[in-house]
Amino acid sequence: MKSSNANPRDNESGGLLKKLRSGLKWGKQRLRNDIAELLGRGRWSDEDREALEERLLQADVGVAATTWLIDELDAQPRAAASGFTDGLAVIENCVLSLLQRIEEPLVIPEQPKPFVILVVGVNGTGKTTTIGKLAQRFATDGHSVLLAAGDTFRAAAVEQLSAWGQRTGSTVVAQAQGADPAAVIFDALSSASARDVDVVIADTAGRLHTAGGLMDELKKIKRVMSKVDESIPHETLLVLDASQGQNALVQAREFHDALGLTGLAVTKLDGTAKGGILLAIAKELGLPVRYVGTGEGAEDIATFNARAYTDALLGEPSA
Ligand SMILES: Nc1nc2c(ncn2[C@@H]2O[C@H](COP(=O)(O)OP(=O)(O)OP(=O)(O)O)[C@@H](O)[C@H]2O)c(=O)[nH]1
Ligand SMILES: [Mg+2]
Repeated sequence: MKSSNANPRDNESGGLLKKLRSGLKWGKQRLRNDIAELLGRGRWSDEDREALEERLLQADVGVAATTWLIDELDAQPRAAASGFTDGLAVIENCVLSLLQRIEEPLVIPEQPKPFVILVVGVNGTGKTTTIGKLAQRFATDGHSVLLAAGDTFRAAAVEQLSAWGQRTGSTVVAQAQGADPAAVIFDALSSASARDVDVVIADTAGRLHTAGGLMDELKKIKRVMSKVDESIPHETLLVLDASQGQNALVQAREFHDALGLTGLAVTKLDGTAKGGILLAIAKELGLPVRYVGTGEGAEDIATFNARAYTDALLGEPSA
């Protein structure tokens, strides 16, 4: 049986928790400490409300999710006013239920074959690296993988993808710099069928999303892919850099409007990211978060897990 389970790696959630804990700062201080301070006074005043609101916004939670969290506390004033533990429990429950809405792992089915993933995003968010990590993951699960070098804009892009191909034992289909990306990916799909490959992952260029040309190019790629089979691509995965905060949300909206996304991969949660962006994504977009990236290495990726993420943000520092 080759299909990937929702979470096939036993220790993945634990490992994710550890990595996120060391990375996620939610600003200079952990959010939990600030909540302890705010709710530890045994009251729930306008002042406390405003202070928490400000703190959540600083943590990239975004206006919609912040307002909702504050409303939830307002709806349970006794818990909010009774001190840190009860107030935190309200917040934890809300955060968990919100994040569970976007916890929907990508499962590679036996059919259709090949399963085709188109990876998109603005430049530098971690598309090519995420593709490399996914190739490693799928190969470990026993799938054969073919990578399509649809970023023909940058000279080094093909080399970067080829290096991941070698490292993970995946076939790479590429053409010269400047080639038509849609044609490269079309060729890759033919090649994948001929070789009976299980999974195709297509890389794309990531010039600024504000340059209209990128969306047009990506739309064309999708159109050409669907000529092979109208269900292709089976997954249109947007890669977002969590350290870009609310800007990542803007990107997600634009890509979703233009291309109809089916999933997100959120990278760089090991860095300066404040972590709240996942709450903003859940509240304002509701798109499935398939993976989270926590480093530059092949293993630094995990299936998004709402419980582990909530614990990383709000759990006991020593746990
Ligand atoms: N710390 C950290 N760095 C990451 C992560 N994912 C990617 N990177 C780094 O981010 C940089 C950009 O990654 P790429 O994979 O080249 O990004 P890209 O989206 O393909 O960029 P373009 O091809 O230029 O559009 C590289 O230095 C990666 O090593 C992550 O989860 N954590
Ligand atoms: Mg790239």
